[in-house]
Amino acid sequence: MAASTETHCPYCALQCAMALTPDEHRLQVTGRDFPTNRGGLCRKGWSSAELLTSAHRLTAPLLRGDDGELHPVGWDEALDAAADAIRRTRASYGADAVGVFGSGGLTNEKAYQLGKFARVGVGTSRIDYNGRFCMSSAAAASRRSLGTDRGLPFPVADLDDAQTVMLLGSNVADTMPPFVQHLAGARARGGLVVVDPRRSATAALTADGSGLHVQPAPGTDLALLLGLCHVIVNEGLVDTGFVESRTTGYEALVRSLTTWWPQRVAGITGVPAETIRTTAHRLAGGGAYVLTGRGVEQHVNGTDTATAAINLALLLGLPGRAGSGYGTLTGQGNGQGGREHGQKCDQLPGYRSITDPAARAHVAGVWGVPEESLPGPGLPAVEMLRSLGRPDGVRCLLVHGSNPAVSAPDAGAVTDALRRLDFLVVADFVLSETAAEADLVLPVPQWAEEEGTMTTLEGRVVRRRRAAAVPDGARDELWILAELARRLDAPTTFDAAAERVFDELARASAGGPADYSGIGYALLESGDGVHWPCPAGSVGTPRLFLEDFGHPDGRARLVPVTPAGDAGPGALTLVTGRLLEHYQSGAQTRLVPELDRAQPEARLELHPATADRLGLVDGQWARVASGTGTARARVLLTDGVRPDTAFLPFHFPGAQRANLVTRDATDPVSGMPEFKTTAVRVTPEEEVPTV
Ligand SMILES: Nc1nc2c(c(=O)[nH]1)N[C@H]1C(S)=C(S)[C@@H](COP(=O)(O)OP(=O)(O)OC[C@H]3O[C@@H](n4cnc5c(=O)[nH]c(N)nc54)[C@H](O)[C@@H]3O)O[C@H]1N2
Ligand SMILES: Nc1nc2c(c(=O)[nH]1)N[C@H]1C(S)=C(S)[C@@H](COP(=O)(O)OP(=O)(O)OC[C@H]3O[C@@H](n4cnc5c(=O)[nH]c(N)nc54)[C@H](O)[C@@H]3O)O[C@H]1N2
Ligand code: SF4
Ligand SMILES: [Mo]
Repeated sequence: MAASTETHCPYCALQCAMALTPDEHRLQVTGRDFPTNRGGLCRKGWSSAELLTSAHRLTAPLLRGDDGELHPVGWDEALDAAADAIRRTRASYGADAVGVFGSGGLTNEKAYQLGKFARVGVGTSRIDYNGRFCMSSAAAASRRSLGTDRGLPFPVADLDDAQTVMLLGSNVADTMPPFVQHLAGARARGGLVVVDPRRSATAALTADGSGLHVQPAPGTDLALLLGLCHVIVNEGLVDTGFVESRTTGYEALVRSLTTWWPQRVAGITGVPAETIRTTAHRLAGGGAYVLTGRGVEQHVNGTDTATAAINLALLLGLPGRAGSGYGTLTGQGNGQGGREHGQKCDQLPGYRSITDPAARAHVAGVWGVPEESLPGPGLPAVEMLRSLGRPDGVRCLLVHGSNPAVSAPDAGAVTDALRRLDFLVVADFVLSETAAEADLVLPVPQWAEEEGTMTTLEGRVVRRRRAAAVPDGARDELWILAELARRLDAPTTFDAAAERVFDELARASAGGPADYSGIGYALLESGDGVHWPCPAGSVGTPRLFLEDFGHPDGRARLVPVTPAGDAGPGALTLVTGRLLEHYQSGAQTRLVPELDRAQPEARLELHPATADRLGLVDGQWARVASGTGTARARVLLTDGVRPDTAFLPFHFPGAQRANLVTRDATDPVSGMPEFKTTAVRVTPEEEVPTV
């Protein structure tokens, strides 16, 4: 048998380990033993190699001609066209009229190089990425409260021994199926608590004495968490020794909680006061973990809600100790590393601030450019997308690893904005809905055809290895950036070899919060990867905060937070999220026949009583309308969703885009959009929508 290559799944942050073995015309996927997946894979992982040989792959650069159509061109012509557009835009409107949109799906090397390319190759401040849609509120809360943001500050396998695991707005049974094995211990002890307005596949795991499904009205989690904290403070459950020795801000926090008694919280959330008390006591029983997902983070108050979850954990003394903790479940394959190496509009590599003079000097030194030549902070993703084609906005945009025409809030307006651009460049391996709008499409390799590293949801840096040749016509993304930088007469060099880019990244990160300087490909050759921070000479840090939190005084901050108002739920609230079979905008998984057959169209989950009231029956097409726009979806009746709530996945294109309905309001601290709650009207649709 041909030799197999050890790598990791292309999709989510669990980064399940797999081996790829050549078998006639394709690669055979097998699961490998690794701490996050222990050999298991989900349906997306098992079928991941199918896209490598798909007829839908792009095989040549595509340039839009005078006839308005995309035509294949050679690489020189393509790169010249991109460089000309950047140069023209820069000359006419200044460097900030060129924008770069990156991704938490890119390897660390590509994420790093994209940030360097924007700041040095182009000289623009306008770089941000799709992690703004995904991670930014939990990241902002962790930095504010704990001083450092690493999604899980402990290895996933620590959860195996938990007494209690509370999942807030996370549906791991669909979004990270092999993760469920780490919940077996808590379930056996009756300690899985799932907070979700729907009986999701994960909420269903609490049945038969395995735990508790808490079903609040959407968008009321902050009030729920304040109620839990109130009980903890008023019923003697605070770990006072921990609070005194390891935190600051206790008195102010207690004052902020006084009016959040369980009866009042029950009125806001719909969760019975008794359930709030039982849950608080259960969490105080020892061995507890509090974990957040997108369900509580993707809100206009997502940073405050994540902060309240951290307050709850700190009052109980959970973080910074073996056997208990707080964490957020990072989503994209490299959602963790993607936020550490300088794709964020306000950050430089190593998770450093772009406004910190010492950080600027260090990174400029590694790049060999004067510190004053580095731009300052740019615009967070939603603001940048809003600025496209506007005066003083971005007029030429490069997109690497995202499909915002489907996945951004108010996607209808985003599609219009993409059309206002002078020039749109999209690097992808398929013609995504965003690529279809481009002036130039650059075909890149897929995961199994490239070298690099990814950082898992537990801050573990692992190797992605090439198992197949780069197909004819595609070019490595690091090479593309190097070639563009050369054509733009960049004042420094851009390496195209992944390992050398990693070594440079490691030097750029030295001394920063996400320090990779002790990591190299040789160290990652065997074993299960290395957790950052890993300064030169160290062996990495599986568990953070055991002695100190990330703030200069070593203490965690208890930060008082309260909801803007206690307005109850509206008549019908739409929440959006994921199905097991599809990944994100669906650009990849809709092209895998097995996954497409399983979930071919958008289904709107509605409670039978709600459907009855609205005159809708199962299987019928419906219009889902908000102040932003209207989407079409087929009704799916289920008593698992609250009667005041409807659920729609966001994986589908065209008229079925959930994001035609979501608005572009953002969290004031993190800039993360409100994806989860939208007031909607649902009415029957007479026509079957075309995609
Ligand atoms: N199959 C699949 N897996 C994926 C992905 C994918 O697209 N498909 N994407 C990956 C990525 S990038 C991410 S970020 C993760 C996301 O992983 P999750 O956070 O698990 O995914 P979501 O489905 O967005 O949201 C989780 C749950 O939040 C609930 N929810 C919605 N609104 C609220 C609310 O107001 N309060 C509460 N408490 N819950 C609410 C929804 O009903 C849903 O069940 O998944 C990763 N894994
Ligand atoms: N309504 C609603 N909207 C949401 C969410 C929600 O819960 N509800 N969740 C949000 C979240 S958490 C996220 S993370 C975003 C994600 O949404 P997107 O940013 O759109 O992510 P993907 O659909 O994964 O798009 C990735 C694109 O890049 C391509 N690609 C993959 N790997 C590479 C690579 O290495 N290089 C290049 N150049 N291209 C590559 C893929 O083919 C695909 O076309 O969606 C957000 N949108
Ligand atoms: S859980 Fe995530 S990493 Fe694992 S196989 Fe599925 S998509 Fe891939
Ligand atoms: Mo995400």
